[in-house]
Amino acid sequence: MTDHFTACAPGRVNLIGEHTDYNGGMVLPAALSVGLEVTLAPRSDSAVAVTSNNYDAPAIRDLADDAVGDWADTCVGALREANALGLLDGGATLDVVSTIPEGSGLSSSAALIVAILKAARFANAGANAAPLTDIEIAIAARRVENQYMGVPCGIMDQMAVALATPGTAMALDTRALQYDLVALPDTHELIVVHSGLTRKLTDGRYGARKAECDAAKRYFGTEDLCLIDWEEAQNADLSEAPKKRTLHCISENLRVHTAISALQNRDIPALGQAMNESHVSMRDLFEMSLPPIDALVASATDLGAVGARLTGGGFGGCIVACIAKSERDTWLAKLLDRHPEARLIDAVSAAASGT
Ligand code: GAF
Repeated sequence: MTDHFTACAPGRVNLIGEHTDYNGGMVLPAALSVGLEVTLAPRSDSAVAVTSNNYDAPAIRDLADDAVGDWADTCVGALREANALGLLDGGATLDVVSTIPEGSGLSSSAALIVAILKAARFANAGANAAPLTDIEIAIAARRVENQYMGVPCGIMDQMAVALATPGTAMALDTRALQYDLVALPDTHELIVVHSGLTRKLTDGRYGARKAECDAAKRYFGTEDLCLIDWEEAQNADLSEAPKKRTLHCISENLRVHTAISALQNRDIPALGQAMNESHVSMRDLFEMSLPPIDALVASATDLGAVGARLTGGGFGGCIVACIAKSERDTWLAKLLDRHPEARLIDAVSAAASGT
């Protein structure tokens, strides 16, 4: 009988729709080829023993331990959730092999939690009459981040890494948890470039933006900040920060719809324009960018990208740029020459038609 169970999850890049996922809006993430694999061996005691290719020393913890702010928290939190869901009855020995750079806004933490929960679902296969769906896994993974790790994130990352498929973007309505898979362009690539600046969702800045959105939600009396009327938001008697955050959310949500139509109609200039406008809004209204990232985005378009923007939670991490496949290599060489601190992470597109 098998005594260990393996599951995988990819990293994700968000093409557009930032900070809309806890404000009732749309997002458009895509699965990356970087990802991780977890091998889980259930234990009869409550120990959590983790090895990872990213860390020299193994972590030895217990299911009863509170989060301490290190990398193994993610594993303890996921295994506690697996126990609460009835997938496991005790701790586990985990081995993690990951190619997702941490602290880069590419959902390494969501991928780890989702992969652990999927491995636990395998371990439990047959014991439960109705196994958890991938959407239920995503919801449980968000609970781990919100409740165990204290990260006030939305649902985008968990849905993307649990359900997205290569070659498509996931047009996700985060209110209804309904999604369509939209084909990526086959003439262009969406390239993920790391700015060289790492960040953590627990460093307070993500939480501060969420608190400002929450203040605006209380003012407007709605959970769905993205769906407020633009005029109403502009005329609101709100302090400056919550008003700017609201205006970003409303316009960003509309840009996601524009980007989805652009992908469906293969209208790459419209996609690029939405990406460029999104970056300006993140910089000026949500105030989640940093000058070196603005410079990298400006270089990306200056050197020929149709559109470019910061991607993920902000304050560091990666940009995503849309560039014609035929121009990609020269564009990338010039970009990295101009920004030696930057590095290529990954690229997504549809396979060229006919291949
Ligand atoms: C992070 C969060 F985890 C997501 O929920 C989302 O809010 C994103 O930042 C910003 O769009 O990845």
